[in-house]
Amino acid sequence: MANTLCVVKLLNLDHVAIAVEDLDEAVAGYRRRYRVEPVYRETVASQGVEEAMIPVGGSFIQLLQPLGPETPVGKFVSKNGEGLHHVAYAVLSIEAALEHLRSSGARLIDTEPRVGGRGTRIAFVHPADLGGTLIELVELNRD
Ligand code: CMX
Ligand code: CO
Repeated sequence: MANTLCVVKLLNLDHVAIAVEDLDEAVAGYRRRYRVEPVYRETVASQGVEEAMIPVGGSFIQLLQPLGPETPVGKFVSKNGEGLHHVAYAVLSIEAALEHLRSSGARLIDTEPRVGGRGTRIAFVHPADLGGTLIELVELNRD
């Protein structure tokens, strides 16, 4: 039991993701208002997004522009406009976290890990599961 608690522990707030219509404009807005700069940008075709990661303390702001209207973020923006999309917590082992969530009856979007930005292994938990919040788990890089 102690071991299970250890591996599913939420280690860090990895990122807060904000859905935007225009990534260039959003990056420029954060630069202008807050004097912050992305450390990288990446198109993650499998997730239907282009993302920019802006470091803030030990976490990131993840700006997400949908690649099309039928992507998850595209549908979200059509329905709600721009805004907070999900929060992502770092875990040590994504398999152990998913196993724990499965056995506690959580409503998972991903039953298996998938690949996110920076080659990370991630999994999403449905917003209807807890607090109306889409939650992403990110496995910390082991290297
Ligand atoms: N936060 C909270 N609620 C959300 C949401 C979000 N981000 N996205 C959708 N919802 C809600 C909708 O409002 C809707 O609620 P109601 O049933 O009350 O109307 C419900 O979830 C279903 O929404 P939908 O528009 O019909 O969308 P889908 O069911 O097709 O998809 C979801 C919703 C969460 C399963 C889908 O967006 C998903 O699989 N997301 C995970 C993957 C993802 O978002 N990837 C992009 C991020 C990439 C990255 O971080 O690297
Ligand atoms: Co994310």
